[in-house]
Amino acid sequence: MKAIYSDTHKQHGVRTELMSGRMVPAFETPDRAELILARFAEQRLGPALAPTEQSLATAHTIHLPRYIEFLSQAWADWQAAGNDSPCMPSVWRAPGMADATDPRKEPATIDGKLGFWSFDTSSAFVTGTWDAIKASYDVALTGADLIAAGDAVAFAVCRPPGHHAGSTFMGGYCFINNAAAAAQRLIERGATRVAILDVDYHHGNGTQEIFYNRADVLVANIHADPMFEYPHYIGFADEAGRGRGEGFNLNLPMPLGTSWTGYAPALDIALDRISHYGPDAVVVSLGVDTFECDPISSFKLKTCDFPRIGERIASLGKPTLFVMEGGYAVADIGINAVGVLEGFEGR
Ligand code: Q9C
Ligand code: ZN
Repeated sequence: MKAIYSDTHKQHGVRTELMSGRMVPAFETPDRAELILARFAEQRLGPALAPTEQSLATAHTIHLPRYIEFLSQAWADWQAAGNDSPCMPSVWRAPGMADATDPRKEPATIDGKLGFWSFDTSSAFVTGTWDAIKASYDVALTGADLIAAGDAVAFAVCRPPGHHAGSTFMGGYCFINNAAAAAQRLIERGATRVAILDVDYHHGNGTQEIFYNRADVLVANIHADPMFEYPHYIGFADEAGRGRGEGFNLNLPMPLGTSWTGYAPALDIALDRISHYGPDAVVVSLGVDTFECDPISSFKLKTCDFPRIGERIASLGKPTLFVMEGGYAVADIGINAVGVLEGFEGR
């Protein structure tokens, strides 16, 4: 299989993030993608290609264009306001205040804009962040194009990740929703139905929101129960889709501390649903923060479990694009992420 990778991701990276009232060393670091790419090469899974430069048209289909415009301008606006620290929000609307459904109320100041277009402090900008966001999007769409052109499988080494980003918001280290963009691109290239399987530890709230009223993209999520885990307010089992999308969203919230014995049956339920849907292609939001040593997560998957995930996904027999999401146990991130791919390839 081919990997798609751009070193532009290195231009994005904050040193610290806000957690439990403290600035702590950031978890979403540039070495993550470097270690994954190195392991992919070491295991000789295939070549690593540079992405093709993409237009923003697909991003404008799944996100509000004004939101993408905000992402591209945020750092410049932040600097123009006299800041040189990482750019992040510190104020948000509460219910009853203006939201993105009324874009005429978008604040004129960067502090106001940051809260208008986000749900937490985790997606912070530095100088090169927009370039990295755009490169990550290019990586995902180049991967989708490979699948559309007939490759059976591809691996988009996306960084920053995407699955927490929704139509009008950033958060959770995410800015553009790369997996959603890839699914949208597959439809633009002729797919009738696409399934997104999100195996990141955290619920892919952005992906769910983007496709919630659509029947052409089935979204299946296996994640820590939001009653006890981020993103807290979405990802419950009763969220099944709305309108035409009714029945095309599947949430499988799992208890904290879930290990393979609990995880495998949930994975089978998700794969069964996908199989019955009969998609033309599958996009996997591949997070490996389900690992037992992950510093911000609670699941107990072992390194030997990741190839099992890949093997089961391969049993669908569908063209499959893996899109990198989370995973913060950096010492093991390469072996775990690439382990899924090796399992898929039957190695
Ligand atoms: N107390 C991904 O795995 N944590 N994102 C915020 C605030 C954010 C994880 C903690 C975790 C985001 C792609
Ligand atoms: Zn995650």
